[in-house]
Amino acid sequence: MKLISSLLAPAVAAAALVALPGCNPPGKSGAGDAGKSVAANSAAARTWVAPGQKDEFYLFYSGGHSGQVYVAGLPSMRHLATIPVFGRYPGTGYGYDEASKAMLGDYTWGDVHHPGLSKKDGLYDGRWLFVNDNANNRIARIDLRDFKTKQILGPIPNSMGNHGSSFVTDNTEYVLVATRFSVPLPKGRYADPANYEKEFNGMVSGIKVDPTSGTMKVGWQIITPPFDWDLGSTGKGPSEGWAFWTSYNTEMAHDNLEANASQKDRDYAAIVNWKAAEAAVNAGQTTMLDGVAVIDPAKTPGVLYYLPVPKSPHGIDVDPTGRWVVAAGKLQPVASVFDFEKLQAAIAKKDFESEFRGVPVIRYDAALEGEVPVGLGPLHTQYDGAGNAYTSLFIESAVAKWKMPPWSADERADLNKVVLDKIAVHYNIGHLVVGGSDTKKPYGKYLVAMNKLSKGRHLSVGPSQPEDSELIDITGKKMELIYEAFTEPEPHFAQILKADAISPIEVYPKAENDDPNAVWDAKDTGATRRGNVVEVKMIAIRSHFTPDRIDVNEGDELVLHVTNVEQTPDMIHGLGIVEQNVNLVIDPGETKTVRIKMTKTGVFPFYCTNFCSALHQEMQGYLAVKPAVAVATQ
Ligand code: CUK
Ligand code: CUA
Repeated sequence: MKLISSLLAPAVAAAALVALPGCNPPGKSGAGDAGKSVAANSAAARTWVAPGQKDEFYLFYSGGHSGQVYVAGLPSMRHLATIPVFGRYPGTGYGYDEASKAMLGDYTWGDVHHPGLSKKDGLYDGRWLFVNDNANNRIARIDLRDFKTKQILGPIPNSMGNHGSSFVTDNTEYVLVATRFSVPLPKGRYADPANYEKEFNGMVSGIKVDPTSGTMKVGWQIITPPFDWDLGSTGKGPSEGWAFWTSYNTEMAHDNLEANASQKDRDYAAIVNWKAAEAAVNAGQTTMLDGVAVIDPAKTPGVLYYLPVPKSPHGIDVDPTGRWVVAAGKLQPVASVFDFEKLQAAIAKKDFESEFRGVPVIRYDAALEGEVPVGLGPLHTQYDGAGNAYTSLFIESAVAKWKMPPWSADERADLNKVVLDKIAVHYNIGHLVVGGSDTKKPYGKYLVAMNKLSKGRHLSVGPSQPEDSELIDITGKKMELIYEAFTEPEPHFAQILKADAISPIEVYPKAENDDPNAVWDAKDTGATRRGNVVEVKMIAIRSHFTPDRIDVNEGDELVLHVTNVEQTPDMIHGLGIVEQNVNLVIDPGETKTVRIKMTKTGVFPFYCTNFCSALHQEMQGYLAVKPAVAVATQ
């Protein structure tokens, strides 16, 4: 971001945003506020992206149970786009044309928690963004070439509660997934929940990604006890080929989990060697279950290990070097730092404390580097690539910055010394994100705190309160809160991508349109009738539809293909048909199809929904539906 000092003046208005309650409004500041307004001006300047200027980073927020992904710019935090994934979105016509309707299937919503950018050699390659659906066990792929959802895979067989994903391996070989819920398998089998321990199972799934097309398919699965897997991450560098998930219910409670799943001092983390899993599948060491090759880890040693982690842990995050693995225990105020080298040595020496159903449990102390007293309610950890970690503290409503190993003997003797800074956030932070934290080379610079409660830090909008995201500058020794933005429900996690890492297309090139029903010239448009099916090929261009009259009979099926023949950026046309629930939005160079059963007679105007030219209002036509009776008596 380029800044010149003259830009500071307009930013004074933003001072009100960071001023503390009780401060005088700008222009009336008392003598004691001078220091604050300097800080406010400085913070405002750092987030100020002048009109016409662009942000340095993309921020891709998960939209939680909205089923969407929100795109914002950093550092401005300005909302740029909503990418609909698991639900209809009239604004882009998603879920209204036949292709996107087919992708959505019968589900009307999803619950997006963790976006994961595709990678090459452990760095973001800017190709795809994968997101999970916790509600209906799906994974979707968004193409960053055009910011559109291209595939929804699922529901994944043998997988219930797809929460522990989307964790992308170093070269996007896999998107890895672990189940939050356990059920009797295969799905559809009934067992009494009272027999939870015996009859229920969880699963880790390897979703294979085609390196060229990005197309996902279920590769293999590893069956697990019903532990309720939580968050995870993938290894890199020395830990490449491994993946890690925590569990919050090693107790295997099936009722009153609040109490019953919080009994043990340590829950197990799953340490998965996905390369070994892949090899086991290739060697045929699997059983088919609901069409998927499933590995039993008791019969295939080396695929799965357990590691005890305190206490009801949530996040487990591998650092950029791939050596340190940090697990945060919600009910204990420490972050446990494990050394992957020690962990591997423990595996080699069989330094196990026990085993559970044939799977070795690594001795906690054998793999532990230290327990850092970060604060109350630690959830997730991110890294800046400069040797610092940042852990979100839900209960404390704060972010702790702390120093990663290697630690001096002095620090080791008192790990309070490695906690470098703490900053309050508002309020009850869940995830936090530092750009590129899950890659080998984080960008650092900014941290976004995604806070669960905003408690009225905004104009009141009634009982449905927005979520609060706070931008923290992490370039200095002390973290600095510099901006605050609000979103609709509910960002869980986010990914940050350098703006210049991608160059999205703004027009679909005509040469690329392979829709067999695309037409580019008015002379190729028109209607064809086959029995009761009327197929219309239409073009949209400023400022008319050709044809602008469609004649059908009651009981017909209308198949309407509309091509937006514009090759100019931002020249989007919509096609809304009044009282027919048709809402196509067609980008430049795109063709979309909708099928409508003509059940109502009359004349239905259609019009362009997207303001496109001075004569946009004139961009309209008529769908005339003749009564069947009238047809018969003619
Ligand atoms: S979970 Cu929401 S705060 Cu789904 Cu990643 Cu931790
Ligand atoms: Cu086309 Cu408005």
